[in-house]
Amino acid sequence: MKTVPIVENVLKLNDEVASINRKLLRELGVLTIDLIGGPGCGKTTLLEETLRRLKGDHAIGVLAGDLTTTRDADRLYQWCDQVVQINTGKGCHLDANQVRQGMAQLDLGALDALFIENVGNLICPVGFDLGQDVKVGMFSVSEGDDKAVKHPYVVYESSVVLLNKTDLLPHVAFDVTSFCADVKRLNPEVDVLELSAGTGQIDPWLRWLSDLIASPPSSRLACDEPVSAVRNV
Ligand SMILES: Nc1nc2c(ncn2[C@@H]2O[C@H](COP(=O)(O)OP(=O)(O)O)[C@@H](O)[C@H]2O)c(=O)[nH]1
Ligand SMILES: [Mg+2]
Repeated sequence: MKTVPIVENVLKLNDEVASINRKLLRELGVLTIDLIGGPGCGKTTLLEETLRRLKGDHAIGVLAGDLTTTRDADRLYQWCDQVVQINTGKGCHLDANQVRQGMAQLDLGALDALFIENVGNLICPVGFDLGQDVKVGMFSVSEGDDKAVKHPYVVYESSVVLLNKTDLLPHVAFDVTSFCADVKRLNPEVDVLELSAGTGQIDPWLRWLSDLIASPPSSRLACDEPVSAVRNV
């Protein structure tokens, strides 16, 4: 009987390039974070504030994903020289090959850490391994407290979950307890860090980041070990 051929791993090529990225980044000692969140949750604001606060302490680069503009990279460039904008056109997420091309524009050997600001989207970016050490899921209180439970995959795969714009809590209907309970139910090991990047309240994030830079997953794992193995570091 004839059998229909099946292509089971449609992301095989992406995963192979992601492994090459991960191996290179780990060999060079560059901690790499894939920041995933919806449009407007405050990803670029958080990175601006992070770069401002860590300037002089750590050498950081950023790959900023966006459809057509260079607005995010322009903002980030004020705080760090090593910034590359990746325009995805109609693409709703970054892929490993785009990241590879972005990495080629950076002086990776000079970096301690690399942030990848993924395209604003809580769904598609989660499925694409880029070669990062960790994924970080970001939400904000203005999006509604049901967004974690409605986007479980980003919560499953994140090493930490960020809840931004807490300065707006007096003005919006957002139940922090319910949001945090949803996150814990989906991923019992992950912490929720409450932040207000817009007003500079990011200390819990900076502490988490400093701990990670001091003890990166790459020091505990083989160079090409997949991201699932470093889910909660
Ligand atoms: N009130 C408040 N606004 C914020 C905060 N963080 C970011 N914003 C604002 O939210 C909007 C989107 O921020 P941006 O960083 O561009 O979000 P991105 O699309 O996720 O990169 C901008 O107007 C920011 O000034 C915050 O903590 N509190
Ligand atoms: Mg942005």
